[in-house]
Amino acid sequence: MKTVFSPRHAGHSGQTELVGGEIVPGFENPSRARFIRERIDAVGLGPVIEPGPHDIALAKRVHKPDYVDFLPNAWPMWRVAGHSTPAMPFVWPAPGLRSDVPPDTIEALLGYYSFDAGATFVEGTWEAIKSSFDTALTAASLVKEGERSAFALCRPPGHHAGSASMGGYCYINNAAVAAQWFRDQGAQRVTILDVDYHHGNGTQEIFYARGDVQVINLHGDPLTEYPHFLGHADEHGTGDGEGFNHNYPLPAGTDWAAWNAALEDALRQLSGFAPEVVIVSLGVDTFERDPISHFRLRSDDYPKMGSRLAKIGLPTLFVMEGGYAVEEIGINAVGVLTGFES
Ligand code: Q9C
Ligand code: ZN
Repeated sequence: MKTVFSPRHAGHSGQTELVGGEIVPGFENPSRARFIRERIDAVGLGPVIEPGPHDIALAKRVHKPDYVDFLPNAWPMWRVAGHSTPAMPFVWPAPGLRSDVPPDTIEALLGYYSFDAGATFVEGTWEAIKSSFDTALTAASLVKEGERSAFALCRPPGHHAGSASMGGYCYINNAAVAAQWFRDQGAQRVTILDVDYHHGNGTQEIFYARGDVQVINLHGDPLTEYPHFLGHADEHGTGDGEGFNHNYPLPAGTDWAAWNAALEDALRQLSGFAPEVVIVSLGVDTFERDPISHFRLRSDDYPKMGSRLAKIGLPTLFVMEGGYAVEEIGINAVGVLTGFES
């Protein structure tokens, strides 16, 4: 399997996040991509190529144009406003406040274009976001050109990013951009299967009223797990999208047996939809030792996951999302890919 990977992710470094009222180093850090990259070589997964540049207009097919235009401006505006810390949102237009008037200052704009404080900017953040977007589209092109599968080693991740909102370490929704690109290239139906521990709220929101992109999520129950405010089992889609969204919220402690049972049900939904291409939002924060998650998958479960996904028998694009047990992230993420190829 070919991997697409850009060293330009690395400038997105030294971000902070809020955990229990304390500002701590971000769990989403450059070593994640480095460990995965090293594991690809260690197991000989296949060639690693750099992405080519893609027109940012492709992101505006799934995100609001003003949101996409904001992203490269966030850090420069933050600096002009006199700050030198990472740019972090801290005030939001919750229900009862007005969200129809875009504010002028960067402090307010960060909140206007986010749903939490979990997407912060440093000097190299925009370059990393753009490289991650380019990575997804370059890998999508490989699949479109006939590769059975490809791995987009994206960083930062994307599945929490909605049509006009960042959050949860995500800015541009790389999997959603790729799904739309496959549609624009002529695929009639595309499925996004999101196996990250956290519900892919952004992906769900983007396609919720559409019947051409099926969205399936297996994740920690939002009653207790981030992102809390989407991802319940009764969210089936709306309008033309009715019946094309499927959520599998699972309890803390879920192990491979229970996770795999949910996957089998999910794959029945997928087969019934008969997509032409599958995009896997690949998070490995389902791992038993993930520092911010509560499932119990073990390293030897990931090849089983990959081998089951291969049995679907469709062209498959893997897009990297979360996973924060950095020492094992390479073993686990690449384990899915080697399992797929076995
Ligand atoms: N104490 C992805 O996996 N923080 N994003 C949760 C846990 C946000 C995860 C708080 C987690 C975001 C792509
Ligand atoms: Zn996650």
